[in-house]
Amino acid sequence: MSIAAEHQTPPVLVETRDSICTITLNRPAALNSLTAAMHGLLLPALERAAADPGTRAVVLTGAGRGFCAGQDLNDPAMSGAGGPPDVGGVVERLYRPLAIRVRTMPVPVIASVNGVAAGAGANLALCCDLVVAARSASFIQAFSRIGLIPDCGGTWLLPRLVGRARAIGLAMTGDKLPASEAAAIGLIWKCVDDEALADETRALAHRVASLPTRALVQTRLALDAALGLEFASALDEEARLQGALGMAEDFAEGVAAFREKRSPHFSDR
Ligand code: T3D
Repeated sequence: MSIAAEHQTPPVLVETRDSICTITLNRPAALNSLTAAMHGLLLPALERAAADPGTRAVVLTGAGRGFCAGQDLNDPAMSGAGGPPDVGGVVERLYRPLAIRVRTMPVPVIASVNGVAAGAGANLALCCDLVVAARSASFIQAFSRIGLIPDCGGTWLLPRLVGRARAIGLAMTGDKLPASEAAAIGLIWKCVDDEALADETRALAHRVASLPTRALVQTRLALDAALGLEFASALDEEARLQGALGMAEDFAEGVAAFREKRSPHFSDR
């Protein structure tokens, strides 16, 4: 699709079906690189999914052969008026809230990485709870090639996911990491054959949507928090969170279903 034709269709598509909200970055001719206009649609789409009690999982994916090539480097909205562009301002105004929104969604978020994920596009995917990638997809910390550092959470995420040596290697070289290697080193959850990506994503989304949402989200919070805690403090945090979850309906339902030898029906959010 040409850039002109793309203007006819929204650059971010949102569809909610069976309690799963699928958000598709839709500017395939530019590998779904993010314009100011897309940011203006993407964050509100996530906000709506967060506020909708019927949504139990979010899937983020891209149209065409790319997932997202990061910041649109041609977007006039990003150019400085005469002077150098205010890259820090862009990161603070657009990428910070986006990364925080994804990391604090009240439901699990799946990145279905259909193709290349570069720069902030790679880190947007890595912000998600579960990253499933097509075998032909790849991850590129493209920042060093243009004189920047990893943003959209990359400096925090990369060393935690793959350790410092690999984090700094990926970030300094900007090398293209194929999806299969990304899965092998623990950067992502899974690499699947290209033809299987849609079905695998759907199955995973249905699966997490059927699980106790609040417990899944508290799991994300507890794991992230524990990385900065002493062991004993992490145990304290587990007891605190477990105390609250133990009083929630989903725990009662899970235990009742186990005892009654039936499938549970979880409804908390
Ligand atoms: O203000 C700020 O900048 C702050 C925020 C920074 C966050 C960031 O994300 S910085 C990093 C920005 N992203 C990049 O530097 C990646 C740039 N893209 C690439 O290096 C390559 O396109 C890829 C390695 C991702 C894919 O390569 P390839 O050979 O498969 O595709 P291609 O031919 O390079 O790209 C296809 C089209 O998409 C092409 O357009 P054309 O020539 O067919 O009209 C290309 O220009 C366009 N495209 C790809 N990435 C971007 C882009 N257009 C604008 N911005 C992009 N980031």
